[in-house]
Amino acid sequence: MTELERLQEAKIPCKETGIEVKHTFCSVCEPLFHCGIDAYVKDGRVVKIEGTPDYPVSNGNLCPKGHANRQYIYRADRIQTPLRRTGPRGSGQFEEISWEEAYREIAARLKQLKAAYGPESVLFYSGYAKWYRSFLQRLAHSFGSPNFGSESSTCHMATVEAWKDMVGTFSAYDVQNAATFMAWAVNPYHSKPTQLRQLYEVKERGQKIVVIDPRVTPMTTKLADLHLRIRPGTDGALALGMGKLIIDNGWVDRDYVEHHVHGFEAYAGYVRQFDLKRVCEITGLAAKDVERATEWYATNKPSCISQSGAPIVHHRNGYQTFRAIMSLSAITGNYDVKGGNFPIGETYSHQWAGFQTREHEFTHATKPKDAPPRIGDRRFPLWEHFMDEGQMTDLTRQIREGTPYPVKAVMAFGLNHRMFPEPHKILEAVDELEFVMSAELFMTDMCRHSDIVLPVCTSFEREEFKVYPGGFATYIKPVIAPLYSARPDSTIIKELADVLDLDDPLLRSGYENCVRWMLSDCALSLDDCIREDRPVRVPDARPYEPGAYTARGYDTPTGKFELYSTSIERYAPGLSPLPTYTPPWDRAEPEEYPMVLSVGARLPFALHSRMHEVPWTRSLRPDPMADLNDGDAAALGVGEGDWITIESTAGTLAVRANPTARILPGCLQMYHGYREADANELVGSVHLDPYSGYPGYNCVRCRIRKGGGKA
Ligand SMILES: Nc1nc2c(c(=O)[nH]1)N[C@H]1C(S)=C(S)[C@@H](COP(=O)(O)OP(=O)(O)OC[C@H]3O[C@@H](n4cnc5c(=O)[nH]c(N)nc54)[C@H](O)[C@@H]3O)O[C@H]1N2
Ligand SMILES: Nc1nc2c(c(=O)[nH]1)N[C@H]1C(S)=C(S)[C@@H](COP(=O)(O)OP(=O)(O)OC[C@H]3O[C@@H](n4cnc5c(=O)[nH]c(N)nc54)[C@H](O)[C@@H]3O)O[C@H]1N2
Ligand SMILES: [Mo]
Repeated sequence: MTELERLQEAKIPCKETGIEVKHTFCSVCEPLFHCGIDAYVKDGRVVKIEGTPDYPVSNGNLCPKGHANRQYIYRADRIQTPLRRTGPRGSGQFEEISWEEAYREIAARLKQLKAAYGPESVLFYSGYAKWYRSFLQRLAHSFGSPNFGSESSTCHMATVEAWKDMVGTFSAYDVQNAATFMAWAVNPYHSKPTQLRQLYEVKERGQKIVVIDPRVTPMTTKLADLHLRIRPGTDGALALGMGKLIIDNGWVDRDYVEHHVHGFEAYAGYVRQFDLKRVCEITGLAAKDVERATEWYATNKPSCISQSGAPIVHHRNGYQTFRAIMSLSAITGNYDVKGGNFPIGETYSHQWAGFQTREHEFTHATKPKDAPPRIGDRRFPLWEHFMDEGQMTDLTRQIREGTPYPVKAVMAFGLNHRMFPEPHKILEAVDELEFVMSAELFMTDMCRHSDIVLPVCTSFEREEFKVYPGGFATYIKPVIAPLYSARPDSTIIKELADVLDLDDPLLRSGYENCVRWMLSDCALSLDDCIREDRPVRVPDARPYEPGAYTARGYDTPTGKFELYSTSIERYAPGLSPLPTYTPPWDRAEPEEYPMVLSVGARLPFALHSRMHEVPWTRSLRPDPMADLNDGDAAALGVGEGDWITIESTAGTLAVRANPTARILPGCLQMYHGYREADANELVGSVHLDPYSGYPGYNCVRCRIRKGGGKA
């Protein structure tokens, strides 16, 4: 008997108790994790959960959010039946209706809007959940609309865009084999706990770890050999200064640059402006630290740089900063090598698969020809060129202005308006629409502003095909029946295709059949996967092969790593082809706002809006709080739990203070997504990164005063 089988055996609780142990995964978090869960089920109810031993990525562990899954799936505000709005938008007045009635109404409204304004007037949107996205996008396409959009409009995709711009494909980092790891704006203790075991292993083997973060975090205290405590949003200047040091010290990989880099001379000319003194003035760093970090990165090779989906690109200068940072991998020859940053091509549902599926073909096979530009395309031409979906940060404007054409309806699968800057503007714009549908787990404010609300299932109540890095795939089955009358998103999408009479037999053949179609060229047998009930190794999954992509030539117009972007030159002429540095804030903002607020560094027990209403996780920090430097707090006469009022040009928010030495003087930090203290109301929605369309969540000019909250 293997160790695993013994564990499983020990877990089959006595037949007399009537408890069964079933396998699923946690879908609270992003697809990279989805830790394996053993669910103890009695009388159709989950009574206990544990991490599944030996599971890919999670290895039997669960984080605080994972452990709170029972409270998450049984949250009191789960939507129970389809609902139709009876009062004004936002009133929360609904009547219960049947699924058939809901579908009839949705189909009638969508057909009517399609006839009156064209199919493009309907947007199909997905929140953080990613597993059904290719299906929802295909539904949009088969309906005739180019408008699919998602939370990726502010998460991770700007880094995909930048990598495509530079090397033609998304890239990751090989921390396992690196001698130096530049942990640039990451704190896996809070955002990616599954990565920690590996980091402790490489640290023990002597890897040098440089952490670049304005805050003191567990990452900076437990793993960093060197912590560069940089001012928020000035990372571009640091990266360009490092580029200059690398060139001046003769650490450039001449051979790689000569054969595989486009625009080195122009880059070298530009970085001359970033001498050490200027870099230190901009970033607030000490010269010796910048020198040391650069020397390690450039000489203690191979070196890799972390790939963060949020903090770097959550700045108005974020896209260029990201390019400036990753340019370092080109000039030092740390790209497409073992232990460096490396290309990944094959994904399924936003996860590195290591094997090819037909997902992309599935999503785009029914794409309407000659469709008008997607939402955001005109405003963000570089996004338009590189990305497969619209840029939703332009949605409010397009609804309001009706240009280049009107948007009249949103079919929202988990749209949380609080992810966007100035969220109230989203709801105001949504109220102008002719039709709004929300498919959701919980009764959110967005649901209250919808005409029809549909209840969806958690991962415990449905099926899903999923891949994990390392070449694993699994197909989970429901461990309990859907709660109330909830249905899986995938079923709703299929049924919408039916009631809309779409000419798409494949989509209408259902989820499992579509997955089979997407896997039809793979050696993986879906039946094995279904039978196994645990992740299986995909026979044709291939590990990364260092240097193969370089030998073939990159999928960029020049075939090289483009430090000078020929795509920007061609498709976004007003923007800079070199990774130039501009300050993160809008210079027009008045000097009366001397402080800098960052909104959104992860809390270990929160996930966007999802865990704030879950009792266990909420109890770990009962009140929304803003972290501020303890010296600044003392100067204001503010102690822990006292109220402070934060004002920016966008809004004002009263919140409790959490004074701490972990925050730089002059800086504040708050988490987002709270109903009663929505920090995104302080983040301006007008000034976006012109390359990606991303908002400047991490650098909001503000001022603070004592008091202002409820007693
Ligand atoms: N200030 C600030 N704002 C941010 C960020 C930040 O760092 N700072 N981060 C940005 C980033 S990186 C991200 S990813 C976004 C996240 O933003 P969102 O995607 O809005 O995140 P959530 O609130 O987790 O999820 C949206 C909704 O989906 C629902 N939901 C969950 N599972 C399912 C499902 O299976 N089906 C359906 N139909 N609905 C489901 C949830 O109940 C929730 O209401 O926020 C962005 N906004
Ligand atoms: N617990 C938990 N885990 C999560 C999430 C969650 O909400 N909760 N969200 C998931 C999602 S959607 C995402 S996209 C990822 C994001 O996860 P990460 O990419 O790891 O991002 P964060 O944890 O927001 O930020 C990491 C660090 O960047 C620092 N930082 C902020 N601004 C700057 C800056 O301008 N420069 C530098 N150098 N550093 C800066 C912050 O202080 C923080 O310590 O996390 C995922 N994991
Ligand atoms: Mo994200």
